[in-house]
Amino acid sequence: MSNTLDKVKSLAAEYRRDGAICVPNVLDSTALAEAERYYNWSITHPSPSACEFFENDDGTFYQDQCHPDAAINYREFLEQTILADVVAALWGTDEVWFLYEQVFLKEGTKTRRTPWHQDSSYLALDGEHIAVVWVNFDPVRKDQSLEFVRGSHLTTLYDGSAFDADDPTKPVYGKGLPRLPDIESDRANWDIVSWAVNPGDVVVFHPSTLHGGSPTDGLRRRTLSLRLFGPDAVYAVRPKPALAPLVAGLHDNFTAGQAFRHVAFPRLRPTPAGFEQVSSARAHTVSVKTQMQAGAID
Ligand SMILES: O=C(O)CCC(=O)C(=O)O
Repeated sequence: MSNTLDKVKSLAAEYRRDGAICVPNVLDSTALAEAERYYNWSITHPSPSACEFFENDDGTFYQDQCHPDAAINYREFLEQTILADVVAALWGTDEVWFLYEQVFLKEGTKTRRTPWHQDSSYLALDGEHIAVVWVNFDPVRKDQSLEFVRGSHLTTLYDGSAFDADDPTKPVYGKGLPRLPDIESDRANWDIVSWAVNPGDVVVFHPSTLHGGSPTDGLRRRTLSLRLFGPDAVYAVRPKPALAPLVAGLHDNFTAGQAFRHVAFPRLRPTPAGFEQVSSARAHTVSVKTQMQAGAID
C-alpha cells in the first residue's frame, strides 16, 4: 500500500496541473474482484436514474448513478478501499467523503463517443478536493479510452452536454454558462491526453476537466466511476438546480459557498468511517438522460 501511495504522491503535481492522471497497478486482483462485485450489484439493481444514452444505436451504452442504497450497500468496500487513500494522497488531506457511484457499460458492435463534457456542470459542488476515480474491469485500449483536455479544470466551466444523439454540445441549462465547444471537430487545437488502461490501473480526474469517452468497437467496457470529495468542497449554484448528486431535497439544505456536508455522504477517512448518519432518502424518479434533456432535476 505504501508503495502505491508513494507513486500517487509523485503524481500529485501532474494531477493539479493537468486535472487527470493514470495510476498503474493500484488495485490487486483481490481488490479488483471486490470492486467488480459492487459494480455487478449496481448493474443488477438499476435505480430510477438508469438509462441507455443512445437507444437507437446498435451497441449498448448504459449508465446508472447515485443509487439510493449504494452508500449502504457499498459500505464495506468504501471503508476499506485504497481508492479513498489515493485521493487523500493526491489532495494532501486526511478527510475524504463518498459522494456517489456511477456505472457504465459499453458493449456490442459499436458504441458512440461519450460526448465531451465536464462533470462539474452537473454537480452542486465546487472545490479542489473533488475527484472522479475511473476503474475498469476490462482492458481498455488507448484509442477506446476516456480522453481529457489537459488543464481544462483550471479554465472555463461550460454548460453541460445534454447527450443529445444529434448534437453533442446541446446544452443542459441553455443559460448562465457558455456552450461547450465542438472539441471533436477541432481535436488538433485541444491538448488531449488518454491512456491504455488495464484492470487494476485507475484514472483519477477533477470533475471540471473536459473529458469524453472514445467510441468502442466490439469490446466490452465495464467501468465503475466513484466520486469522492474532501475538506474544501463547497455547495455550488448552477444556472438551474444542479442535476447531481441525485439526493432528494439536497438544494434545500445549502447556500452557495457553504461547506459541503450532508447525511447522505458518509465520511470514509479518517477511519473509522462515519456511516451511522447515512440516509437512504436519495429519491429520484426519472432517468438521468431525461433530466439532462429537460435541464432540471425531478
Ligand atoms: O466512461 C465513460 O465513457 C464516461 C465517463 C465519465 O464521463 C465520467 O466518469 O464522468
